[in-house]
Amino acid sequence: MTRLAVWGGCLVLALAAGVAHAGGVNLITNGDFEDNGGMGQIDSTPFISYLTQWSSAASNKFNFALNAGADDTGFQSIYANIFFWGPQTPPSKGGPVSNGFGPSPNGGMFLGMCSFYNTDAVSQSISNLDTSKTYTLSFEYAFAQVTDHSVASTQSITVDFGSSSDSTASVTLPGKGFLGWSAYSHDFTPASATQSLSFLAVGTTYAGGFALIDNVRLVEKTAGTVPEPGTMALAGLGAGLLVAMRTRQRNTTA
Ligand SMILES: [Ca+2]
Repeated sequence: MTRLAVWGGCLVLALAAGVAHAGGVNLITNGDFEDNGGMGQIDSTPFISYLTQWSSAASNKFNFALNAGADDTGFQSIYANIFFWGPQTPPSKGGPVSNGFGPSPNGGMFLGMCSFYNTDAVSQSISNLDTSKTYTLSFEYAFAQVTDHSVASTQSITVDFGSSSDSTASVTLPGKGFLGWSAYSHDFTPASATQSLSFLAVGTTYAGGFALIDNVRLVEKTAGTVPEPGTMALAGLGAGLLVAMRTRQRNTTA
């Protein structure tokens, strides 16, 4: 391998490292909700399920660990097995309904919070925050409806981070509907080194709405999300050198 090839390789590796760094360190634990106790209500007595590092403020509130089978197999609460309206809802529950209910972009499990009955915030305490810095909170969210309800409702998610508060856009969920997954992003500046991040589902009373959340990320904004132009130019040069090297090797061996 010539010096040219080594240099080219190093520059390409530098690009890879730069992109990985640009994503930033996610300060949320279990933000993809894959560390869980299976489908079902969390923080309940009797115990049904859990989402590691996430908790309701009080026990027996209607917060759940869910996945895309929530319309098919349903999910257990302390009272009953609950189903969402969706393409797999069994006929015994009034289904199926082709409303597009399906997996989150992140896949696997997600957090499901009832917005109409026994509502309660789900939170996680975040440490090692720098009050001089700004952090970008992002997640994917959707709204679904349980099968014993079929009227339209207004839905949103309140986001509290320490003393700061924000909300997703308020949307109308049609009866038996599903609105698809949307992306949320908002910048917060923490007031203290350790503070709580919490979500609360807000919806029309007894209208059957659930807020779904997945892929929660809190990343220091100054880490940047776009590689510096200089980094890109350097990386381009490195890739170019590698191509030139391989072309020369091919020509030599031909
Ligand atoms: Ca997930």
